[in-house]
Amino acid sequence: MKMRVQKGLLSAAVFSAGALLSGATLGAEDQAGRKIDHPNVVESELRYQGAPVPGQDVKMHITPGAPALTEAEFAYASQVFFERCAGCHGVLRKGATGKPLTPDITQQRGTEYLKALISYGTPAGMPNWNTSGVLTEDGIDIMARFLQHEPPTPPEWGIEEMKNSWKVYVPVDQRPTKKLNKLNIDNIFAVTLRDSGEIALIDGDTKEIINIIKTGYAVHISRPSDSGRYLYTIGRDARIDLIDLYMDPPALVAEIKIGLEARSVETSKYKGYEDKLAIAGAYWPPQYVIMDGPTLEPKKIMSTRGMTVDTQEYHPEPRVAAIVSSHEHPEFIVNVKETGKVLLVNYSDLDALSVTTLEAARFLHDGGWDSTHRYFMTAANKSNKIAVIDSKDREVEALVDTKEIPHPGRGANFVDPEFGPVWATSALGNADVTLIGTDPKRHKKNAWTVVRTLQGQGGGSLFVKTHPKSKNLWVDTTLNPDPKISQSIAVYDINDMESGFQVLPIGEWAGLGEGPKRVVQPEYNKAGDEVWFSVWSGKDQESAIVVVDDKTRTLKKVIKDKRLITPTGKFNVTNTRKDIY
Ligand code: DHE
Repeated sequence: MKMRVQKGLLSAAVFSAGALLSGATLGAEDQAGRKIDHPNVVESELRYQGAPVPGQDVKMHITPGAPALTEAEFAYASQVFFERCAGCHGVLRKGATGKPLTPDITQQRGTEYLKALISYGTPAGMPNWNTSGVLTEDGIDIMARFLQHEPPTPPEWGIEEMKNSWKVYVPVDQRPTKKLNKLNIDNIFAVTLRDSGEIALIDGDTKEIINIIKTGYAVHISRPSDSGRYLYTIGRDARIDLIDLYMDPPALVAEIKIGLEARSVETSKYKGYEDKLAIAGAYWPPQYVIMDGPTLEPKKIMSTRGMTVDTQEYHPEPRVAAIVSSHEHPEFIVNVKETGKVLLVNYSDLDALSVTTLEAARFLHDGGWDSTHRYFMTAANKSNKIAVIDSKDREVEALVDTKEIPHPGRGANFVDPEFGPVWATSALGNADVTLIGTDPKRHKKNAWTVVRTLQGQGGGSLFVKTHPKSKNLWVDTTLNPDPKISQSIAVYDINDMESGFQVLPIGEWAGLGEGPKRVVQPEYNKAGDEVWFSVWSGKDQESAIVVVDDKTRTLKKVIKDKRLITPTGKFNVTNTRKDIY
């Protein structure tokens, strides 16, 4: 039987309001402010897991040996699982950062054991869903029985579904042949408005909002095409919106849905292929798709299902994490999270696609280029490693050990006065800012080793940033449990790092009312003399963007507007398309 699982399927009399999920991200507190303890797990890491995923069409499986479950209970449990558990355990429960929960294991444990586990959590990191007040005892009982059945599999999403969802609003021949607006598009910022499912295009010169464009659900990142004309935005619902920045005002020209859940999108940058192709990676189904750049017409879909890098076991759900575009070959570099493999997808002949599979480490997440754009530095975050991928020779150059849960975003490149060119990452799991040497030619001894470790404000850091024209290294601590730390930023002088960091109270500077006011993702303007920070509060609270003068480290401007709902990532057209960070 097939059913659409929706919020609130069962009556609130059976489940507490918290159990009928409200779209809260899993965190140290849920939306209602209830505390969730996560024994032995870094709180900031848990805050980062599992944004809610929209309802899925799933089939109910009755599994021999499993306790009875009604259709309504199954629907409820599927919804809770997608929204609360799949981020860690995987949609198919094969395990990711959380343990596997397949019926061969769960049936052995039995209902009472599972109930206790879900209620009280575990030292390995399972949250205490009942004692925290999020799920009622009835809810826990349903979940414990549900977990002993085969996991419902969300549907596949192939070329037919993609084509059915594909819309070209303005055909290529009806688009302007030159820029129609007077905007300096090289300095536009595309700002993710996470919870309103929109992006704001902000003029980096005037700091005015150009327009707000409706995009996918819980929109995630934007990437401009090589020329800077087109902007690709992806939502967690795997919808891609293509915006033409030449139009007056910039507007949506095409749209497609490439799966049910996704995080990454990128465009071809190799000489001769500029603006030609786009690629997007899905969390579900586990696949990536190569599209025609200017129209989003889907051309080639490739599955990522396969064997894991270490135990060489089949994994049915390896999610696609970061994707970057090679400057050395006509290739996309695709991180496959659960298998720990990096794919070099050569797009020069889509009918004879050649994919080089590199063995890195599990669970690949985010990353960016070194300053020469030859080496892709990417975090295998649960293995506590940075994999260095040589995009020229198509090989894994090194696996560098770091402390817990490196999280670079795209990282930061600069010249260390003692060790030469380095790439930096901060971490979710500890306060280290780790500097890795990246110059095998002139600083061979330092290449691919940790040359310096700086102490930051604390764990819960997501992004670091600098600019070739700057002497500053900025480190956020967005998910640190201490509001003083999450609402401020640390800045180091690159020429004098050992003297520590200055803290700027960005959250306070924003002058907002109540709210978490998390400071997230430093991003430079084109000139490299301003840094923009999002001050990210709740959906119904006021948020802002704070612009800081890079040289003086003083407040330059607070951008406030009712329409700036939950701003998070910001993507400056020039810095993003040219991979400057
Ligand atoms: Fe992200 C990048 C996945 C939660 C803001 N995020 C990425 C990338 C991946 C990813 C795979 C790399 C894309 C690329 O480069 O191609 N993010 C995930 C998750 O799976 C996770 C942990 C949970 C989820 O359910 O989505 C998650 N991410 C978040 C957030 O909660 C953040 C802080 C706020 C938000 O907007 O959702 C967030 N992620 C970002 C940003 C980037 C990003 C701003 C791009 C950084 C950059 O500078 O390129």
